[in-house]
Amino acid sequence: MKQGEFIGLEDQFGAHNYKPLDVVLSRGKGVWVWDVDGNKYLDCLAAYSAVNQGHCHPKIMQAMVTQAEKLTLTSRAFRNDQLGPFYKDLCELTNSHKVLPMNSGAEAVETAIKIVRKWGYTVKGVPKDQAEIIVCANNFHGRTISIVSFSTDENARAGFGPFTPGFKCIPFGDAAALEAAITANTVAFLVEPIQGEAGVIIPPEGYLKKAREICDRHNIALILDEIQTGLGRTGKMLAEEYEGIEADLTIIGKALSGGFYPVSAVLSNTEVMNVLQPGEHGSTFGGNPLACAVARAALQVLFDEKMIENSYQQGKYFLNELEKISHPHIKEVRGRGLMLAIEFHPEVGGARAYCNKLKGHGILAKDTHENIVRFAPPLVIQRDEVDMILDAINEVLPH
Ligand code: IF1
Repeated sequence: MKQGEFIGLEDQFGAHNYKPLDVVLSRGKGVWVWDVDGNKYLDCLAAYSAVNQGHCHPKIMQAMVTQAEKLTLTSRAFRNDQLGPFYKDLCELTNSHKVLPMNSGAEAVETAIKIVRKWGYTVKGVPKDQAEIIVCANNFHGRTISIVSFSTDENARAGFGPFTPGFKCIPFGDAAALEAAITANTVAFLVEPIQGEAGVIIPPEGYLKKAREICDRHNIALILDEIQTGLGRTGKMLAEEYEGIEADLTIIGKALSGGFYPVSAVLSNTEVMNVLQPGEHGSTFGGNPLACAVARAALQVLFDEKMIENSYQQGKYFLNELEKISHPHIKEVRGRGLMLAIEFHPEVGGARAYCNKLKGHGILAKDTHENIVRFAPPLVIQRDEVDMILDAINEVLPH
């Protein structure tokens, strides 16, 4: 089939809940993807940071095939020989005490919300059904009804009411606003260390450290959503490391499987997670042997192949070079590790147009919030490939 026929099938038979670029991909390897016509692109989205390890990493693929030939799913009614070793690896690599495995990122966020609410009622003594969770404006934590209940993006929530109560929204990056929003019923503060969907919004230096201190002083749980920032994306295993803090609950997903399988998890290094008793939470696929084997391999290659250090070094170079570009269309460039963005001035006609031009130069990137283009390639990218992205950016900027 030709590209147009694939697009026709999607239009005819698929829900229209996305508006993708018109490129039909059929193969991926490392930072590269190919479309059905054989055109090659450098992937600067990495499936929204789910493919940090590079497309079709051979060692993760081998782990998946080996496990798939043995045992894929047992349900949690029985034990399996992959879950315990997965827990151990993940706790050691993230300095956590406990893990609760789920599948999608949103499911893990919902899980964290349930845990802190239960902790509030059974440990902190918050009156029944009065728990409050503080969140930030311009957050993105997933697409379930409860999660979009506290979204400030009308596109994500309009038409999906009635909404789940118990959430209070404050400006991102403002520690004083956090302290002011706390009441006796506050059980947690849920925040992304860097807001991804909002356009790689980096908070002021020390913000997370202040948030940690405020949460400690008021006995509320700090939940960090590291689904996008975690697993090396920002140049550290977890973005929280930049501020030398530890969350009470850390949520990871996406690259936890290297893009092979939906695997997410809630990590805890305090007693918060112990409030859950058998039968109070679960999932058919959560913690299945195939997911665990894939995740163990995905974590292993991150370290064995020094991808996190590479993310730090290549990201630093990428940002330095972006900052050297002086062009009237560019309002700001931002980044930490290989989580970067260019924000254009509103009057230049939208970031989507730039993404289409970049596609013509062999670079696949994604726009967000009209004027921002994100650059988040797989963490295996090399210097000469970063230079290809920079060359393409300079070529598409009008001279
Ligand atoms: C879409 C955005 C990115 C996330 C953070 C939780 C989740 C995500 C920080 C939920 C997921 C994905 C969802 C995907 C596009 C992508 C996205 F544009 F939607 F916001 F990355 F920025 N926390 N983000 O980034 O995880 O349930 O999807 O596994 O919905 O279009 P999920």
